Amino acid sequence: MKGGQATIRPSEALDRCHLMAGDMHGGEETGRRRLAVEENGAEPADADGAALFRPREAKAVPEDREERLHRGDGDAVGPVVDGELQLDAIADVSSHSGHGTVCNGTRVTQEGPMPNEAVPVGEATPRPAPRFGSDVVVDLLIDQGIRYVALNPGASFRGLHDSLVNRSGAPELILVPHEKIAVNIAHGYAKASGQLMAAVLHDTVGLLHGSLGIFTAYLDRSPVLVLGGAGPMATDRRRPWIDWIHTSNIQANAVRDFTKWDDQPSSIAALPQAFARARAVALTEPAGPVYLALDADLQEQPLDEPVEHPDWARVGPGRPIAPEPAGLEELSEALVAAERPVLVAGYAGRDPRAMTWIGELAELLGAAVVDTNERLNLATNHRLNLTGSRVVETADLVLLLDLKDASRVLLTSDPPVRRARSRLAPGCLVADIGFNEHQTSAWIHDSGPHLPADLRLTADTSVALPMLLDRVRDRLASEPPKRRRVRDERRAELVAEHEELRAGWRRQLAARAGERPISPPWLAAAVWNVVRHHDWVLTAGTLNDWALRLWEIDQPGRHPGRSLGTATQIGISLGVALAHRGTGRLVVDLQPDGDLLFDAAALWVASAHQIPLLVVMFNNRAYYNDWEHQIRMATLRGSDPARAHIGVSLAAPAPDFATLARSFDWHAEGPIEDPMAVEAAIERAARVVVEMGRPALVDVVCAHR
Ligand SMILES: Cc1ncc(C[n+]2csc(CCOP(=O)(O)OP(=O)(O)O)c2C)c(N)n1
Ligand SMILES: [Mg+2]
Repeated sequence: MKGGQATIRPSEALDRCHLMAGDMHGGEETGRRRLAVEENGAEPADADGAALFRPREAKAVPEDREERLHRGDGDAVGPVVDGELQLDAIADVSSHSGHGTVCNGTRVTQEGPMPNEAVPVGEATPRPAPRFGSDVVVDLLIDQGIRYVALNPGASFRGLHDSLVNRSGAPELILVPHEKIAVNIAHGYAKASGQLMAAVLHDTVGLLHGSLGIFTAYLDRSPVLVLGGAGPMATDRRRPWIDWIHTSNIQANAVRDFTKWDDQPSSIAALPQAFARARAVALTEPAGPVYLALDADLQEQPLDEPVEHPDWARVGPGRPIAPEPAGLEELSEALVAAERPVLVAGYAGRDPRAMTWIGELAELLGAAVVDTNERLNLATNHRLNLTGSRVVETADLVLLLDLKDASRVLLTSDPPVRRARSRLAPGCLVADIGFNEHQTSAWIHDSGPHLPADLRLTADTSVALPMLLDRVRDRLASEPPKRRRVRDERRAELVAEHEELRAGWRRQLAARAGERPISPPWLAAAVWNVVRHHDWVLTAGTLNDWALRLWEIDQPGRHPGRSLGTATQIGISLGVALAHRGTGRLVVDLQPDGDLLFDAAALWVASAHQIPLLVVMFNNRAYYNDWEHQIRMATLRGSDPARAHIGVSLAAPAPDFATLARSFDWHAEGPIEDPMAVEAAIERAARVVVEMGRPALVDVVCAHR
């Protein structure tokens, strides 16, 4: 150290970050600092000298907190089994619908019920007969296995709120300080678990606040059950003034362009139909949010006759779409004939089995894989993972696997110029397995430009991939030895390219070791050094891809897909963490500063609802994405680039995220500016999260990029 600056040789940096290939596979904690607390049981102090391992308040969570009763023949399906999220479970979303689970989680604490939670009921307590419309709504949520309802309160659903709080077995209520964050949480939960969660929004005003969350879930093809208070539509039932300014006609119009379906049932008897269809539509691939507006008066209406519930096994989503057999035959023939095939995967990884299928297909063919990371499609350290290379540009066949917008990969543009051009070599064939026109919106062209493809197979990759594998295997079985040798050589070339790609990224890490402000690769390496010793999950952001480049993200459940962009990440991360709550996993969010500032109050949710989450701030004290755009503009126009920071820098005053987090009862450290101090701080925070079940934040001051 010189003058407080860390001077580190690149080789030391690599050593410190344990990113040399040999070390990446080792389980040994070479050179790892051990925390004092482990050695002598003493309580380490946090940055302010306060006790780090503060005893929790007496809010003991009983062992059976997450206990589930399965109805009838209801075997646990999907990644959540016995309240435990299985990282390697096979989540066939399409099969979820038939097996509703009944929540019986008792949450008895020494002080009585936790705030915002349903009053516990014993296993033997039968559910009393519903008395009001809102009781029926809650029973419908229970019956379809909805475990959590996120909401910000509002009088338009005071009836529903009362039933949620008092009805036995009701889903756990997650109080959220902004409706958009409530929807983000349900979105993240669905991504991580494959299960539907509900968000309840106050009429009109809550819906408008929640709309961006709904839009984001729509873009990300994530099922969310959005419920809303409405009306009363009967004007004679309205309270003066407030009911009038909050009630709009056809309220769903505000979100209809980016929901898959909506409804506003106008009788209690119509509720089961509406809920059954909402569930089926939301979960049918391509999945997405649905919206049910629930009339306030209807919720509060007494029930005068029993309501028949759906047979959930018979009203669920239909079976997924299989590819046309002749098309599949053509595709397998073209793939086997190709010299340089490339597989480009987008949403295929929503099915955890896809990682294995894609890896196997790549190995059989000697094909490279490019992962656009909408979902995790292949282990980042798989030897044929060529994401980040230019392999698409030399391909003679590109196969798209459930990619919503192929222009992400097939086109490119020079940043200042608003014109896209093809990345493909002349004559390159394009084949596509995906939902194609079934995911086209007239309102937003989020499936990108309508690019030509030589073979477009409309199908769910969850069905098509194993079928394709079978056909490719059959064809390769009779491949002549000469052709097989060529394929082996191609595979070996790709493996070498993969290794060189990753070695290049490690060199970049080494070149930026010890930088102040701390470099993103250094931060990614420091977090990896901590998380890899845990059973871990990365929520959304990837630190500008550095986590993908340096970490071994090797199991489907490790990462539900990349960040959706600004003002989405903290909410989605909370939802992911909620899905893993109670598993002991270390759920980590690599959190950009600008994104958190939009939704700072989201931090309250984690401490209020005991959601363990490690937030590591990628704090470049800027909306840097836009700063970069302003630099481009200045360069193009010849204006002063020194003025590009105006309106995009967050440096003055620099937000103090650790203080912000502490105000919400988080463990927090920072701002950390010394690169040598980062890893230890993250390790301390990780222990708080895993051992105490508390949320923790480490604020790291970083370089812009
Ligand atoms: C709701 C919304 N508002 C504004 C933007 C425009 N925008 C895109 S990236 C970005 C900067 C985000 O800053 P930060 O999260 O700190 O990430 P950084 O670019 O600094 O890495 C902004 C403001 C957006 N995408 N969405
Ligand atoms: Mg930033």
